[in-house]
Amino acid sequence: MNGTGLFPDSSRERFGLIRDGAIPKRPNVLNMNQPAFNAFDHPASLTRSHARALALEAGFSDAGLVALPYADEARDASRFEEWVRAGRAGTMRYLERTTESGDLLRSRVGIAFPWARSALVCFAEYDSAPPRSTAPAAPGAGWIARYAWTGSPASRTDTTGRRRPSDYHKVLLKRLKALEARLHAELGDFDSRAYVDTGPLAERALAAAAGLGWTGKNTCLIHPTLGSFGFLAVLLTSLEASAKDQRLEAPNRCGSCRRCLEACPTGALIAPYQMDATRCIAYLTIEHRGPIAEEWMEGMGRQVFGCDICQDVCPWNGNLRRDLHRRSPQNADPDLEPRAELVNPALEWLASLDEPSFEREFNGSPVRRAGFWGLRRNTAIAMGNSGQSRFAPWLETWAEAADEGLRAAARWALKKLGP
Ligand code: B12
Ligand code: SF4
Ligand code: SF4
Repeated sequence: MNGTGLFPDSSRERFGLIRDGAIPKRPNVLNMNQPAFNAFDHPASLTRSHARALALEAGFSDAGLVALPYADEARDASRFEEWVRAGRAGTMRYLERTTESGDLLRSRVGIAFPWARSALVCFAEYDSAPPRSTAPAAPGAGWIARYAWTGSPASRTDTTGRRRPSDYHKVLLKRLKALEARLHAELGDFDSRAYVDTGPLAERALAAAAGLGWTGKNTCLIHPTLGSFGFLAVLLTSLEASAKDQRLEAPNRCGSCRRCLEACPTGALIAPYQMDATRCIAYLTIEHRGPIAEEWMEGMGRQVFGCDICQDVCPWNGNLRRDLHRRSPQNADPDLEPRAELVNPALEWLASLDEPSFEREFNGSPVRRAGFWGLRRNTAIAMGNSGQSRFAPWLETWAEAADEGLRAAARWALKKLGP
């Protein structure tokens, strides 16, 4: 299901199904870089307050609007270019795609979408009650990133009473499409594109430009009252943003704090605001295929899918936010409720999943992106880091596995557990 059917051309781009160098075509309708009509013939414009009101109605927690191109676009484009050219993207080749003239597709919105005049950037909070990944947990518990805990509303559980998986890409794209349809109904014909994560856009840069928050030293977009546990969703339109929405910026409130840099176990935050993704546990556990280099295995700790450490230590997700805004984390979103079994999951449970049960548990969940062998490889590393010799029998079997990534992880884990 992932990567082909759900999000026609956007996820094919993310999943590498569009050849490098080619600007994706808009299916059945238009070429993305050729507007359906001339935006300048179009008197309609969008105001931030109106767009925000519609976004809240569609189920988002907040939204901002920015006119395109935005004031700091050249600065952000050069940051993105430097990042890619320094090899920070690792094997995430979709980030390196260029046009025929050699421009990085994601560095500026106008490259892939020259018709776009405004970006409506929506924020959907997914924070939920503790635990945090940094809190003590039962021996032998793994960690799945909070964003991937998501499941269906309590009213739609399966026959065992468990929530079925839900995936923010699908849930939020549906909301964004509803918002898009509403704007079309109100404002008539204009060109637009809706993306959640998978389009050729630097969403965090756009969110900061739209005034939704600031880029933290951990590189996440931090909303001043909602924190950083929020997804971004972007609606590009050919509508002009009203003049008063031309320049908006939330002040950076990281100050002298360095908690995220100090807490990152693999040193992926190589400097404030700078991430080397090839060292990031989220990259290693989700995006990276095959064997993981031994130098990162110990630092991966108990994370089996993604990593929340640099957000869990951030005061804007914790006490500071509570004190300043009297607002605790809450599961406000019924379509993105945590599935209890994914919170501090038992490594035995993960190890016991065979391929059909992996599909049952994770079809429709973000976790599926790691793949069966990827999740098992990550589980083996977490077992090695657990100090629990009861995991040795699993690891001995996996140490002979045909899958190279699993085999290498299991052999390292056995050595780590010792005799
Ligand atoms: C590739 C990718 C990753 C990679 C690389 C992450 C990275 N930091 O670059 C990996 C796999 C590691 C990853 C991890 C995660 N990701 Co991710 N990821 C993406 C994706 C697809 C592209 C990001 C990208 O272009 N990176 C390249 C860098 C250069 O771009 P950037 O991060 O926007 O960088 C900006 C800053 O570095 C800043 N900058 C650079 N230098 C300087 C200097 C100063 C002084 C300042 C102020 C800023 C600054 O400018 C850059 C451009 O604006 C986006 C979706 C999208 N289409 O944008 C989601 C996205 C960024 N990811 C998201 C999430 C939720 C995660 C995880 C939390 C998941 C998890 N729990 O495991 C982690 C967070 C790790 C972290 N600390 O960032 C969310 C972030 C939401 C938010 N509130 O910020 C996004 C937006 C997806 C979504 N639609 O919600 N991700
Ligand atoms: S997500 Fe984890 S590994 Fe990646 S930068 Fe944050 S703390 Fe480091
Ligand atoms: S932990 Fe501190 S430095 Fe890091 S993003 Fe949060 S406030 Fe900024």
